[in-house]
Amino acid sequence: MNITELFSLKGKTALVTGAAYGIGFAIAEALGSAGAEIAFCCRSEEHLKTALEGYSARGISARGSICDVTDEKQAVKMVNEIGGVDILVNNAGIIKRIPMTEMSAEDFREVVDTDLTAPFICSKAVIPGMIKRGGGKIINICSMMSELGRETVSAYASAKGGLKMLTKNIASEYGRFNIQCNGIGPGYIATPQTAPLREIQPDGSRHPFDRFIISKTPAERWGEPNDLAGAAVFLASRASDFVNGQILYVDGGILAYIGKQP
Ligand code: NAP
Ligand code: GCO
Repeated sequence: MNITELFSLKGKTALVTGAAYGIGFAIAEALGSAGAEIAFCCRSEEHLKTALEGYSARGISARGSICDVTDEKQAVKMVNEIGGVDILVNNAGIIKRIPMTEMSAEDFREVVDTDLTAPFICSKAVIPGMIKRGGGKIINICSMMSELGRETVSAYASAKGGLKMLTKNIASEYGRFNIQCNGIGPGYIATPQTAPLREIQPDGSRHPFDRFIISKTPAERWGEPNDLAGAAVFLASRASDFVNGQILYVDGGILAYIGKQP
């Protein structure tokens, strides 16, 4: 058995949603480095342009399009234009940090639409083609909030908990077609989404949440987007062909740890 070949993505096309920057960009770069042709989307023309420059600077073959993945028509059009999608990474996501009793139903729905309904829409769009071609890989980007709650993230936790179960259901429903659907549950990763939690305070000290996360993480650091590269390549490759419906937590040990004693 050639282990390097087992992890190779040569000849595969991977669609990574929301891969203009942050975790999606790092995952697309990793899949591209393993040999996949990359297709990605985001909503902003400006982000699209910067991302295309970023991929090209790294020698990654990537094509990008503007697509709001909450819109089924746009998502189906994008998938049709790409042609065969062998690997789908449902990465696009948003968070709104608002105490639940102050949150509007509209805000709640927007988060659920992006973080849960969009992965359903995109998976639904690629599965028939995967079945025709004899298989495929779907990777859903879950969260610590697929397992844990905290103040202000009721919508996000509901969506990411739901995404964990959508993952298991896709695996259950389409596993017989050689489709593997797994999740990656990143810990706290330094990206624009978490920038407000790491803002330096007016007195020059670290944000209290930043200190809290370091104390909750056995690795004693925030994750970097590239920390997710290995898990993504594994779950996108033949190396994971008998792994289905699992969530691989890449969290520096957070979920294993009760926390530092005061
Ligand atoms: P980020 O820095 O905010 O990046 C989000 C990306 O998604 C951007 O490329 C954004 O581009 C795109 N996007 C947002 N809504 C979209 C939509 N409706 N349609 C298409 N593209 C959309 O977020 P991140 O931190 O990299 O997070 C990526 C994923 O990992 C999310 O699902 C997030 O919930 C999850 N996650 C993050 C962390 C963390 O600590 N950072 C931890 C666990 C899980 P445009 O603005 O141009 O659309
Ligand atoms: C928050 C964070 C988290 C992370 C991530 C953890 O406000 O607690 O934004 O939800 O982004 O999903 O895994």
